[in-house]
Amino acid sequence: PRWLPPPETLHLWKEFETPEPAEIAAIQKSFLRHVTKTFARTAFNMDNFASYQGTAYSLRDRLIDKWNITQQHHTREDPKRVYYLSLEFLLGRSLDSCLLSLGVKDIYKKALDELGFRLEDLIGEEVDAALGNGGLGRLAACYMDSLATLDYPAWGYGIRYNYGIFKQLIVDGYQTEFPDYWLNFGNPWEIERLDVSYEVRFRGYVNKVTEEDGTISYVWEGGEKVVAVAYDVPIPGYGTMNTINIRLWSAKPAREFDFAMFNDGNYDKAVEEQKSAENITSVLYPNDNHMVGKILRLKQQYLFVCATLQDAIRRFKKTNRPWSDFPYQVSIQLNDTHPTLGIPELQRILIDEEGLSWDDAWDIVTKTFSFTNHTVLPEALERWAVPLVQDLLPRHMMIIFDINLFFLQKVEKKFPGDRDRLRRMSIIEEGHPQNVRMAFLAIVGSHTVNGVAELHSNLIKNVIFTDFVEYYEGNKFTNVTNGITPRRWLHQCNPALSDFITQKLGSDSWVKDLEQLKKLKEFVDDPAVQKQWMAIKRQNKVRLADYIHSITSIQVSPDSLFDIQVKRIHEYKRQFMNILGVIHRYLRLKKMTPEQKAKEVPRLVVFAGKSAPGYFIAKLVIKLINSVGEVINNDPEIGDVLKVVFIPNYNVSLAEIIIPASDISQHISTAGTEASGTSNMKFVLNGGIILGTVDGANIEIGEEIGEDNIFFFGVKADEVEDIRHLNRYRKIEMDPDLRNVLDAIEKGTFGDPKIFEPLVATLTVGGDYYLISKDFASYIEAQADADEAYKDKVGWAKKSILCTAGMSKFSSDRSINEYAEKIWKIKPCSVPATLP
Ligand code: GPQ
Repeated sequence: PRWLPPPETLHLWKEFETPEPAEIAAIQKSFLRHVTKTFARTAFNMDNFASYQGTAYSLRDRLIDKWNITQQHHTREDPKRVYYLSLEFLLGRSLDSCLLSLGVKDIYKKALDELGFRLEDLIGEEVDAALGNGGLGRLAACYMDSLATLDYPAWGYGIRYNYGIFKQLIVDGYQTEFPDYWLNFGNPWEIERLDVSYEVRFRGYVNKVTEEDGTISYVWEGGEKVVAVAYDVPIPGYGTMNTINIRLWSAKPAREFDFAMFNDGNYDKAVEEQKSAENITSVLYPNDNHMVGKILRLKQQYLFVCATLQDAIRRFKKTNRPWSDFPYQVSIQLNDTHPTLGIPELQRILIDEEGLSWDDAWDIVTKTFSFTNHTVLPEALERWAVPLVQDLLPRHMMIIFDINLFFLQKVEKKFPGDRDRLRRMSIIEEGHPQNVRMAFLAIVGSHTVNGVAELHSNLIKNVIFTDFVEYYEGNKFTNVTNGITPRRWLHQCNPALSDFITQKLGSDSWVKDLEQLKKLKEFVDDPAVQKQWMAIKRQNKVRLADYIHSITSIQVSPDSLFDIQVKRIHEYKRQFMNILGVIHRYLRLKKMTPEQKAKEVPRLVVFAGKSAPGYFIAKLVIKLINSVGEVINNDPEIGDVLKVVFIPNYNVSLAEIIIPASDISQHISTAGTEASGTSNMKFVLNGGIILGTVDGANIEIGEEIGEDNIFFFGVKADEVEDIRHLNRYRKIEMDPDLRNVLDAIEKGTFGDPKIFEPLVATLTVGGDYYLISKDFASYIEAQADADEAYKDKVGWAKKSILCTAGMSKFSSDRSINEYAEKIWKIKPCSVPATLP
């Protein structure tokens, strides 16, 4: 029976369930209580970190109040919920965003000031929560912010890795990796829920049971068990009561203990085996857009979906509804194929444990799941070896075979006798070994499949999943263009511009309604606005210049054009082309007289980004950037006319400093390779101008802000295949300017040329798969256009204003509303300020 409080004690609870007033005295009291009691500090034993902890804990109390009120309201209303399943959440820091969402930043600042602490210093004490690699993980974080802000009843589910994405150090120009043991000093933003845990089985065997009436059922038994324990991260909506939850799973040993082994005197070994359970959620795999078939990763994926589904089903069962209601109460979004095992897992639960028929179960499954694809790169599409899946998840492998069988039977019916079509569409890829094509499993098991920008959604329809589009007659496939949260990516990271926009628009309501930015267009010709706009940009450039100096000791001028490319290092993103372009500029400058040089627009080229630790060519690109920087930055004939900086350890916090400081940012992927890109949106929202290819969301950004405000170059996506084909069969036409650049590298201008041979070879013997040679001339031309445009200060200011003004579409609020209406069929569920 449920425990109920004695009525005469209810008033005691009430006081603690009501959020504390946001008053200076109350804030100071709660801060001091945590500092002295939670962290056992005294007035004479304090530092900024302890002060950060006290502040964070006092905010955490507020979050928990709002979270509890939200959950109780949702339990009462029981709306349809969305579960956003993602192996990655790249949240970054929480203190500042939390203060802003709760609307208490100013008052906390005052309260802390009086106690002798500077809020800015405390914000800098927090370590990033970096449980993601790049765009995909950061997108999940932006979507959580919008789901909360728009009052949706949503849950994020993920893994609580003990090690987030590695820390990058540059040693002798090379990337080196250090483990990110981010929980070392505790994590104020999570709530450990030892009471919320589920068992997860691996391996074992499948028992076939024939009932008396002849029906056959299967029981998965034996093997090993571990437990997944919940850690909750509350996500407050901006200016609303709604506070949603990201539930992260951590693996622990099961309570069962191998007594046989223990009695055999193998105590050490028994403990050792228990400890191995914890390894499962230990480390985030550091690959972006690339699959590595490690068994531990497969274990992560299964533990994740297994615990998540048990949690969602437990919540569903509390309402005593029939199973047929499940898809009307629950929507599950798969963030890429990483959580696709959820599909056979739900099917298994329904048929093996709940006793539903295959068809009834499959109907529920396919009405529940939807799937977002984030890439067309073949090396990123997940394929798991059948023997591996069979060994780790024997029952799931059987179910996947059955899903495939029934699916192919239907395909055969629709396209009789088309053997090649069956081979192409099979979830099981033939070969030695066979492989499970996870994207196909995700498509077949979902009601909706979406890409992340218009071009990308068209490419998945017309290139990689064509057969499925034909089979489903186009009905499953749609587009939801990505978005970013304007809270973190303008209001928080660029307070000066945010305040100025609020002043000009007469209200700060644009923070929750980005459509209003359009009104900035009215001010584009106002010289005072132009002046102030560019003054703010300059302030942000000074802030970045100071940071660069503090980290690299390189002195850069805030009066130069800041040209920035920050993102994961990947061949398809073509940082290589950027640095080749820099060398081209350097060679050009070297031929100039001092008078000619003085007429050039001084330029700072900034790079940042991590390479996957095993990605040899990407790591060489980092080395080349640093070697080129070393030469150019120390060339007395060059001075401020050109500087090249690689900022180490790119992460969310660093992005918040870098992005507001750009004049130009580069998004120069080979057309058709970058699914969307999201940093492009962040730069433009902050008044930076894109120099980029006709790829991903660049295209839609161009449509919104106008083609005069973006520097496009390069071949189009539909030209790429033919050019690659030619590259394979005849000698590549090497651009003459590019030839000069390569000659300089090969002559040893930037150090031992032997080092860079494998990198340079990708342009020639490698077939130039990413078309650098093809695009180089138009790239250099676009750069020259940017230089020219920058000389016109007023013209540039106008472009910059029109950039910000045109970005309404790219709010993640717009994306989330589209998902909610088109795919999840969920409605906002506004939480009242207090409990009834
Ligand atoms: N993306 Cl498949 C990642 O960040 N990691 C991945 O493993 C895959 C995709 C990115 C993609 O490259 C970007 O173009 C998108 O903007 C981003 O996902 C979010 O959709």
